This record gives sequence, C-alpha cells and structure tokens, in this order.
Amino acid sequence: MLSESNSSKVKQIAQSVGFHRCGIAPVGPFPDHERFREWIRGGYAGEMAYLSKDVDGRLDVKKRREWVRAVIVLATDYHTQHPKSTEVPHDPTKGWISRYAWGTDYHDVLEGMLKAYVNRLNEVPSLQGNHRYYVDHGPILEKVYAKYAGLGWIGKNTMLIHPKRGSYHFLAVILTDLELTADEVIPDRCGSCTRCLDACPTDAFVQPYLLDARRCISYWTIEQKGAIPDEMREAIGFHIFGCDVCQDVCPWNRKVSPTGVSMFEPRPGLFHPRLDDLATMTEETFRTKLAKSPIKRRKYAGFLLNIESVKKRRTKINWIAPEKRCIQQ
Ligand code: B12
Ligand code: SF4
Ligand code: SF4
Repeated sequence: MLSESNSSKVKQIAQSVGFHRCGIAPVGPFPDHERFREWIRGGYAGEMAYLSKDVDGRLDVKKRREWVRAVIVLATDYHTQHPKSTEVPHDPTKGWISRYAWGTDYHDVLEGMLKAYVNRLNEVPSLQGNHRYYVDHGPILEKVYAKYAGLGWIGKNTMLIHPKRGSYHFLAVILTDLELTADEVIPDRCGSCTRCLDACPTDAFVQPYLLDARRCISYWTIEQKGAIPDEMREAIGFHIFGCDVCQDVCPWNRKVSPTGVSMFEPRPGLFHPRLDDLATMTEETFRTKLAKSPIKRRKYAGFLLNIESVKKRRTKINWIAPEKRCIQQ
C-alpha cells in the first residue's frame, strides 16, 4: 500500500539525517489530552503561562491546522558515558548541571536536523507536502504523540521511556498532510516500581504519572524568573540547572549506551562543576563559554542566583539511600 511504503521511506530518511528513532502517530486527540486539561486546572503549571494559552488548540491540532493527517515523531539520544547525578561522590564545593544542558542546545541541534529532513522529504515526489516541525516551542504535547507513535511509554516520572534506549532523549514532531500508517503503542512497563517517586528530592509527584511542576527542581532552576525561595533551597540541594534524579534512578536507564552525538558531550567545566569556578565567571565569559548552551535561558544574573542558592545550602542532598539508587551493573 502507498501509505505503508511512504511510512517506511519517511523512517529511512529520518535515520539518514541522524535521528535515532522515528515513529508515526495518528492525529488524535487521545484520552491523555484530557489529562492535560486537568493538569492546567490543578495549577500544576505554575508560572508557565504559555501552557494554558489556547488549550483547545494544543489538545486538538486540527483546530488550527485542519490539513494535518499524521504526526511524525523523532527521538534523538543525549546520554553520554559520564556518571549519573546519583552516583557522583558528595562534595559541597561542587554542583550539578542537568545532563541535557552539558552540550549544545538541543533546540538548535534538532532544528538543523529537522530543516534538512523536511528538505529531503520534499525531494521525494510521493513525500512532498505540508510538513511543519516543532521542538518544544509549539503548542503540541510531544510525549503524547511519541507514545502513540510507538516510541515508548510515559512512565510514572512522566518521561517518555524507550525499552532499549531509556529516557535520555529529546523529542521533535512534524505535523504532515501525508497519509501515513501509524505505529503500534508500546505498553507501560513501569510495573510496581516506584524508584522515581521515592527519590525525587522535592516530592514533586502528586501521584504516579502526575507531576506538580511548581515543586520540580527543573522548574525552579530554569523556568521561573526570580531567586530560588529559601524554603526550597535545602531540597534543591546541589542542583544549579535542571535535575536528572527521576531519570537517573530509573532501571530503564541502567544500561543505556552513549548517544554518539558529539554536540551533547559536556563542554569543559560543566560536568559536576566546581561552584566557585562558575560563581566567578564574568558576564562576558558566560556569554562566550555558554553560547548556544541551554543554560543561557536562565540568563547570567539568574544563573548566579542559582549558584548562590546552592552554596548556601546545608544538607548533603545529592546523597540518595543505596536502595533507591540505580547503580550500573
Ligand atoms: C513544560 C515542560 C516541562 C515542565 C513540566 C514537566 C512535565 N512533566 O510536563 C518542567 C519545567 C518541570 C520540565 C522538566 C523537564 N523536562 Co520538560 N518539557 C515541557 C514541555 C515544554 C511541555 C510538557 C507538557 O505539556 N507538560 C504538561 C503535563 C500535563 O504533561 P505530563 O506531565 O507529561 O502529563 C501527562 C501524563 O502525566 C498524564 N497524566 C497527567 N495527570 C495524570 C493523572 C493520572 C492518574 C494518570 C494515570 C496520568 C496523568 O497525562 C498527561 C498528558 O499526557 C515539553 C515539550 C513539549 N512541547 O511537549 C518538554 C519535555 C517534556 N521536557 C523534556 C525534558 C528532557 C525535561 C527534563 C528532563 C529537563 C531536566 N533535566 O531538567 C525535566 C524532566 C522532569 C520530569 N520528570 O518531567 C523532554 C522530555 C523527553 C522525554 N524523554 O520524555 C520534552 C519532551 C522536551 C523535548 N522536546 O525533548 N519540562
Ligand atoms: S526532575 Fe528532579 S525535582 Fe523534577 S520531578 Fe524529577 S526528580 Fe523531582
Ligand atoms: S523509576 Fe520505575 S516507576 Fe519510575 S519511570 Fe522508571 S520504571 Fe517507571
């Protein structure tokens, strides 16, 4: 059938451009979309006001783009061979920058690949059409589409998890008017595990699969504008920018091999960095050293506030009880 051969061509081209996995989802909407509405109503988005704009459009992409007939979802791994945040020895002079922010900003990397990909699609007569791509910035629930494109299940830590590649990957989606065959959904394999829920330093999970962003370290150290409130400081521990704990303890990330994408390798001084090295950085050094880094989102002043907050903490918060760790075997 034409749609099937087009679907396999779309996947082959994705691999040739450098994406690690590609799947196809129907347009939806899906039952998961209604959860989003509940999440917004519950106030769990905090100050991320953009998430509550045009909720109907976010939940039904056809409302704004009636031509969409399928959704192509692309995953790119960013795991490197470096130890996890739960494995490094406690050292009060050092902080933690989330793994996803060690290298070049994934928005830039993926957008470059997406441009090349769409150009390649349009070179094939049967694949020409409307192809609109998104990495984060669009009103699209990327994890939900990834789930329905057979790229993994949404775990209790709310991350998309692939049975062989775990969760250290970025997602991108393309809305297309091509007629394509959807992939099969991978069933949830979290089972009775609760490691992520137990290990979260700030108790950000209201219940399994439900995250209150207002309690997430990633939210406090990246998304919100001002200084970290005193009452959050101890729980945030050594985290300067983002947090990896609920992924680092997940058994599905235990044996994941490195990505091979050199742009996601840590820049000098960003893996388990010395706090004083970062705190003494001038604005000029911040701009040059962190050019095209996701850390720039926090801006120089915000980054210094984060470091200051980590320096003021008293607890050994990156220590996680051995039974809650997920040690490489
Ligand atoms: C807003 C946002 C955040 C917020 C909110 C996080 C979140 N879980 O949604 C904050 C700032 C906290 C955040 C943090 C991080 N993020 Co973020 N984020 C986004 C963004 C822009 C939107 C996500 C969204 O719409 N969330 C809204 C809520 C409702 O979604 P949800 O929690 O997944 O809810 C679903 C389920 O939980 C379920 N559900 C909800 N309630 C209930 C209740 C019950 C009972 C049940 C059964 C189910 C259920 O239904 C919901 C809809 O499917 C996406 C990009 C995009 N456009 O999709 C990236 C994205 C999700 N983030 C990503 C990443 C990498 C991260 C971090 C790892 C970064 C870091 N290291 O600091 C952390 C991980 C924290 C975590 N455990 O989620 C990746 C995830 C890749 C992957 N493998 O899953 C994405 C897809 C970006 C990308 N393009 O790659 N992020
Ligand atoms: S990223 Fe960190 S703070 Fe946020 S839910 Fe996961 S473990 Fe908790
Ligand atoms: S740690 Fe366990 S419960 Fe949490 S996402 Fe991983 S497998 Fe699921």
